[in-house]
Amino acid sequence: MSETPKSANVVWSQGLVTRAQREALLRHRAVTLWFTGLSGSGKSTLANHVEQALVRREALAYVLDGDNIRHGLSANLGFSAEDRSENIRRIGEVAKLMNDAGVIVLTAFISPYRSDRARVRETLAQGGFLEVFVDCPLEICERRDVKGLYRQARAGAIAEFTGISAPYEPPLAPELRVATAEHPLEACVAQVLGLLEARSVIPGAR
Ligand code: ADX
Repeated sequence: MSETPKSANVVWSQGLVTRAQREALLRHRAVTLWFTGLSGSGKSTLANHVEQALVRREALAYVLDGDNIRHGLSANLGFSAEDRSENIRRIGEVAKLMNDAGVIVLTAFISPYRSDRARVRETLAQGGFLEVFVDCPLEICERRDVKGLYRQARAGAIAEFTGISAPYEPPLAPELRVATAEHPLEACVAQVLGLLEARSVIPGAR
């Protein structure tokens, strides 16, 4: 599904190369793996390792990472519910373009609101939107506190911090749940690769 442009004077231009042609060229399907979970749950680590494993298997994969995107594309957005919605909308559109280019996209954003994730699912309906719940208890994310942000949020120095002073709505029916606190990283990576094989995105390992 496409958004309605602000101006009525723009028309969609259809290219001459199809997504199917690009997928045939690359020998895999282009889908979006949407990792969602609390800050510190392991989304970026997992996405980066899956990306590496995919490239080693000669699949073209690319990670869009929350903290990185907020240095560029979403540099003008903060953490209000509205700004997070707009952040996720933009990423959904970028993922759609990249899928059209044939790339397997891995996104690592908290994406705390179900409605925002549901909208991306609709946006990517033509391709695959595979929601991966990176499930790690808040206590563990907080204990790890890799960036020291939970401590600051508890001290009241950061407002609207997910899990502390802003909500996180866990997926109700994700394509995959990965319990990062219960399994070693390699097992979590294998789980995600297993999903991609089961959905015939990539061929099975030889
Ligand atoms: S999202 O809610 O819009 O999906 P996103 O994934 O882009 O969030 O950014 C989250 C990252 O921003 C966190 O990992 C953390 O490093 C940082 N951050 C800074 N302020 C906040 C906040 N108030 N809530 C959550 N994360 C924050």
